[in-house]
Amino acid sequence: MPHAYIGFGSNVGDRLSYIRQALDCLSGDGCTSVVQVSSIYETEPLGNEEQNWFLNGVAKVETDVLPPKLLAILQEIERKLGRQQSEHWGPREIDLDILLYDRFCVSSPRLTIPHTEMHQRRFVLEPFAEIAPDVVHPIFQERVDALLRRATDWAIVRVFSPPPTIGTEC
Ligand code: A4P
Ligand code: MG
Repeated sequence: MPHAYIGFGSNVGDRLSYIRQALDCLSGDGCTSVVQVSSIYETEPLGNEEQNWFLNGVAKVETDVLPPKLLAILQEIERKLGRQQSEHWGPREIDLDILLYDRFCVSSPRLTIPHTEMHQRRFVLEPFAEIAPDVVHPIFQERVDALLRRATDWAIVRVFSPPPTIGTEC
């Protein structure tokens, strides 16, 4: 079954609770199961600095749906958890991005895989390297731990809590 890596983040309200609920929903979805989750990291906001710090992490999932359907599932979870349509790079209850889907590459306005920014964001690469340092980025042909070593984003990323336990309540 294909594997995908999902980046998640929250910087509004009870951030950890939004993340737990999102992972539970993903796990209870029926088409997708969560195989592994990184520790939760507290991260300095990138892009728009006038907002709360984020909690971020990365989850490895096993899925029997293709990328467009996986994106629809993630967007449905975002809606269910009450994410308002918010400003680009602004505050959000929960953000779920497809980082990688096996070695699949796609570039369209609705969906780009690998995620366009993942290779340069420490808040993605730190948790990714924790669970899958040897996964190779299909465009740059570099391992995730190598991308992390040469990332030039120096925004603060620090461990906040251990990996959450995943249930299937949704
Ligand atoms: N989209 C295209 N490719 C993908 C993909 N691989 N995964 C499209 C998910 N979505 C993808 O996303 C906008 C559109 O991107 C979607 O409709 C989908 O069709 P969005 O989540 O609604 O909007 P956004 O999140 O504001 O934009 P974007 O570009 O996804 O922003 P990012 O990249 O998510 O960055 N700082 C810290 N420390 N931690 C963070 O998590 N996040 C952001 C937002 C900025 N700064 C941050 C963090
Ligand atoms: Mg997003």
